[in-house]
Amino acid sequence: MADNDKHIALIGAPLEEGSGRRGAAMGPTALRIAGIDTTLADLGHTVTDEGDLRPLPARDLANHPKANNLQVVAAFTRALDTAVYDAARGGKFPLVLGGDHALSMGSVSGMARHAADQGRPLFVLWLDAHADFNSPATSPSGNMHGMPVAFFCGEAEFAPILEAGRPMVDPKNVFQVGIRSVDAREREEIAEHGVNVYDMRSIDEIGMAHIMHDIIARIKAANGLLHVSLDVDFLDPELAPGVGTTVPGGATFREAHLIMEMLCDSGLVSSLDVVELNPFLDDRGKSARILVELTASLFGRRILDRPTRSA
Ligand code: 5AB
Ligand code: MN
Ligand code: MN
Ligand code: MN
Repeated sequence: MADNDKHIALIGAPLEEGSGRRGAAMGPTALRIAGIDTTLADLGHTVTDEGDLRPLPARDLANHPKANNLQVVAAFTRALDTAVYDAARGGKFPLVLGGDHALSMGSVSGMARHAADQGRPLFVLWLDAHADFNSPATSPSGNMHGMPVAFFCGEAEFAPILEAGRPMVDPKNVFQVGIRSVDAREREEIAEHGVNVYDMRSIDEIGMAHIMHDIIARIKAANGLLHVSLDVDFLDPELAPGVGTTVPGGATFREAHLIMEMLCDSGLVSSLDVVELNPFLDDRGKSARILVELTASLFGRRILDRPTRSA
């Protein structure tokens, strides 16, 4: 990924029904207005904007009392599973513009299928304040943006959203960095399934550089593909207020950029979701802009290339 000639497919997923509030459906538009396409093109990449997915609700599935808006979330899951898989199979880098985090049910499923085609394991780097390992049985809210990790690890009882027997992700190949708000049942689940957790305290104690070295080394040793899922609430709310689920004490500007810079140098990343941006809650585009900047670091912008702004 250190090379600057990727073909990036932007896939808009204006999903907000997984989040229990309105606003995240405007996320793809805000990321475009903040210049995600031109920023990546200016770094030397080819960028194709595939527009926004607009799937009809999956009426073949029954409503579920503890999986809110299941038909809408399932429709996006199916549409993204196909769009992400097709882009990756066509040699492109799928970059999903969210939309709430339930969309990762589809993006990660699509990448799991692509990785299986290649005979390589899929790893997931989950940058989030939350573990998102609830299921309809454990969720305190019923909101499906708190369930995607359990879904793509094959651990939650969901309706038949994708066909049975699909390749899923081994929970031991999931790295969660930045988490600081985990429900009691969720905590038991992630421990039981061997999800790798680097919570905010471990970032303070060990340091982000050390953590990322370890993660990158493990993925390289396994010849894995890496999907990165960036939830806005990973960042400290002072930096990125445009999200419905803020938790104080998040990642700093440099911790977040360092992750992206180290991942860029590693050449391991094959796909990215940028999720949970709620422009209705943002402060004059601040959060949208920082997400675009972080994406630029992942795609090759270097620390020494930053502009100086005169006061
Ligand atoms: B996000 C909570 N664990 O399940 C739940 O923002 C919050 O995608 C989920 O990380 C947060 O409702 C979902 C309380
Ligand atoms: Mn999340
Ligand atoms: Mn979150
Ligand atoms: Mn379980």
